[in-house]
Amino acid sequence: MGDMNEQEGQLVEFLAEMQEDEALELAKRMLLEEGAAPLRVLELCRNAMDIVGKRFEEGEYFLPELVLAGEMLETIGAIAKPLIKHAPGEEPKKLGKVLIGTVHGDLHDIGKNIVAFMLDINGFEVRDIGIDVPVNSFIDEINTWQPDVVGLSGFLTLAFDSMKETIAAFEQQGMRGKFKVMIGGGQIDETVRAYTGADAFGVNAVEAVNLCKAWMGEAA
Ligand code: B12
Repeated sequence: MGDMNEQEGQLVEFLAEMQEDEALELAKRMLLEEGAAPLRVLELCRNAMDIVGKRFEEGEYFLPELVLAGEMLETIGAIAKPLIKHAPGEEPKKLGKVLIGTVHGDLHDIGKNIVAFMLDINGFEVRDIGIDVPVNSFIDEINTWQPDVVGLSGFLTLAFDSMKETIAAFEQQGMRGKFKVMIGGGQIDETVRAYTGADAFGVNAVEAVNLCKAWMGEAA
């Protein structure tokens, strides 16, 4: 989980223990008063989500805890994101178009939203078409918007099949060669990439940005 100072450990604990008020108060203080790095705070949230996920798997937590965890993450994300956007440095030129969505059957979008946001602030034009996206919606958007990269997100194991199906449909439509496909979310690795037929996978938003930059011929 990496090195954490006492305050950072406290935030992870509040989040993992479902102490909503304490967690939000501490996150606000760190971000708005103490100038903590927003990306660091989001990383701490991710660490806490790993603990929550494990407790859910082990039967200690149930759906209400997952929902609350998701809500806490969204609240903190909403505070952290504008702080990233207002970091010093000029607006970069638009590097390329990225279409992103969560594949059908899967409703998880917090990770996808972070990816979309990071691509945006790194100079990509991003079109986010939401969650539980049917194959045909991807195809329609690709036809009308002509993206350079298509990002498929999914946190459930069953999303791997949806990704495979979506990419196979791109093939059938004869459009597969016109853009790059990256996948991410959940436990994605090279085996899953090969299974789905994607060009690449990324385990976090920084990797997503680096993939897109490399594809657009920009140094990462
Ligand atoms: C919050 C949460 C929810 C919330 C989602 C809220 C929302 N708006 O997204 C709610 C309560 C709705 C939910 C529901 C369910 N969930 Co849930 N959920 C989680 C939890 C706790 C956190 C997920 C999260 O948002 N993490 C935070 C983000 C920031 O994570 P991240 O991985 O760091 O994100 C990065 C990467 O994924 C990557 N990335 C993401 N997308 C993309 C795309 C591309 C192209 C690239 C390159 C990179 C990339 O970049 C992100 C940013 O750096 C996880 C546990 C866990 N450890 O992940 C379970 C988890 C994903 N859920 C799980 C389950 C089982 C469910 C339910 C089936 C529960 C149920 N019985 O109903 C339902 C499914 C609903 C559905 N059909 O989708 C399981 C999945 C198991 C599996 N292998 O299939 C998990 C792993 C929990 C567990 N350990 O059992 N869940």
